[in-house]
Amino acid sequence: MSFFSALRNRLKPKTTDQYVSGFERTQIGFGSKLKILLKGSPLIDEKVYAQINDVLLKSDLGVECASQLIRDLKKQAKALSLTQTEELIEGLTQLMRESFKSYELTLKEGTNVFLIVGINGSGKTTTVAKLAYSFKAQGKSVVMIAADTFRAAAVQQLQTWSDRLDIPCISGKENADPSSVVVDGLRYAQEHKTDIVLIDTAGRLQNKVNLMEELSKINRVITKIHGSPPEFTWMVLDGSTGQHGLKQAESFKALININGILCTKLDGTAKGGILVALSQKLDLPIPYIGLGEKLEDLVEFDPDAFIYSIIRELT
Ligand SMILES: Nc1nc2c(ncn2[C@@H]2O[C@H](COP(=O)(O)OP(=O)(O)OP(=O)(O)O)[C@@H](O)[C@H]2O)c(=O)[nH]1
Ligand SMILES: [Mg+2]
Repeated sequence: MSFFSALRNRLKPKTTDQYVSGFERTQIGFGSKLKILLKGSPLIDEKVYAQINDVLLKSDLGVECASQLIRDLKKQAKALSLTQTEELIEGLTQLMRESFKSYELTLKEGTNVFLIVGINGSGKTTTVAKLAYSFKAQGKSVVMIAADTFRAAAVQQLQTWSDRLDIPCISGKENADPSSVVVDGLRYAQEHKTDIVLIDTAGRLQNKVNLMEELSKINRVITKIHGSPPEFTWMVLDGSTGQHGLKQAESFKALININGILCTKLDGTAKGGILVALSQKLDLPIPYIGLGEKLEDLVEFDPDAFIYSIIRELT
């Protein structure tokens, strides 16, 4: 069975509608372009590799990741004596699929703490609300902590979600020490035996030493009150920032202990290939992706559905 039909079969029970519409623009830049290439050059030659490389770069896989894929493809083509561009493209999508490791969110008994970090405007607050909505729908008790105390509007933003979702939100005064708000939120969770604690933090650039130190302090208070570091420290990354965002994530990862990347705003960008680069270069799981602004638009990352949605014109 070909990789494409195996992929289609694996997807059958699942709905891919959200993926298909969310990755429409990446599909136009990736699957559609490969289809045109396939029509124009059905047989493999050096030009085909150069064109594939071009498509990969335009989808924002980045130079390093694209070059590695082309090298692997050439090796594969040689080993299997491939002659048809179609086989090459199938091999390419298979290699891209293999770059994702499987991930299943496993919650421990008792309270699970999620610390949500990232640079300004990446989608942290919205993602906290979307996660809260999703956990509540799964029957979990949830509390949100507004640890972005720099702007009154930031607290208000989470409070508005809290009212809409009917999920408690613990906040402090404007300019309060974010760590003290975290302490209040964790005490609330202990008293109420809350399953899920979601901590929204202020946007910060990785080169702002005092702000990164603030995150370390938040981590220390979590360890003290909760008895362990946060179970989940997830970085929210704006997918439309592509390679630039990847560089920022690498710097963040070097400074704090991140164990997941949430990639947002993948709808409306042709840069969906960034997911492959993120997975390869950061060696971190991607538990969820953001495919829109609505609460339901944060979806579990399904690598099969992703690959299918960007190559569906070829299958
Ligand atoms: N299209 C789209 N928009 C999104 C997505 N996720 C978040 N947004 C939008 O991105 C904007 C910024 O989101 P916020 O959640 O406020 O970002 P933030 O990281 O909390 O921002 P700061 O607190 O200022 O650092 C909002 O308009 C969100 O609706 C997504 O997956 N797709
Ligand atoms: Mg925010």
